[in-house]
Amino acid sequence: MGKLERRLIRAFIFDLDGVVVDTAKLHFDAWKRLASEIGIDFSEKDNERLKGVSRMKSMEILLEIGGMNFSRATVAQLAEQKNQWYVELVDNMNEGDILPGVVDFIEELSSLRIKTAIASASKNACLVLKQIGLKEAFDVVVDGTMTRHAKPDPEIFLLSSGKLQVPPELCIVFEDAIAGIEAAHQAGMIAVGVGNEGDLESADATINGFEGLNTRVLSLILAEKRHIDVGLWKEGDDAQKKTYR
Ligand code: B16
Ligand code: MG
Repeated sequence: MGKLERRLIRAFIFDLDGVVVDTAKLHFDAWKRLASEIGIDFSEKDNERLKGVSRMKSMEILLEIGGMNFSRATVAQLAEQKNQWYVELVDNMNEGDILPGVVDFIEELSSLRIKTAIASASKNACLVLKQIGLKEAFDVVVDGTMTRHAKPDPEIFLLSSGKLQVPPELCIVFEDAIAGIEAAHQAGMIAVGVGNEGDLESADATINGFEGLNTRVLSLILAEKRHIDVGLWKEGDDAQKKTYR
């Protein structure tokens, strides 16, 4: 193995939909309902294109799939209707919808005093977090109401690291969407893909999910895949004497 690049990680940033909770199915059901109302045939495969993408961009993609054009006002109305249906579905979510292993992993980080953030394109992120009982679990929450530029723009991750007061290169991002991996890289962060390795080739490493994951396992995966030696920052560490756990 060649020389390892060393980083003492001080924060982990989590995408929400598809990483902490599987809301993709609910987004799909709401988009599908809208699509059939306006006469568009919309499949699960089409839905893949909407993952990690903002609501209005998703609307554009849906209309492109159906080859349809509407006035701006109608497009906004349709997006609002989809959102109402989505929110009705979110209202039925609970703690049982948190993806396996996520809570254990966040608890490990908290016990190590490593900072955490949610960085989600969703304007409903706070509502989803409240429903699943994780509203207070993260140090910082940045959502689609706080940003102007959608992923793959790095804005959401840079805003998160700013609020966490941790330099971007000392943050690790978990993302399920290619646009999110690109955004994390543009922000100068390590990006771990959550999902199929084949779908997320640009990620620094990929995990199927959080079940059985801990910081030690993650550090081994990153060292093997991208030659990044990830240690965790401990209170009392300084520039001269960097301590690894
Ligand atoms: P909303 P993430 C994204 O959340 C979803 O992946 C994407 O499918 C959705 O269109 C987007 O949020 C906007 O959501 O309509 O609720 O504002 O993956 O960045 O957590
Ligand atoms: Mg996502």
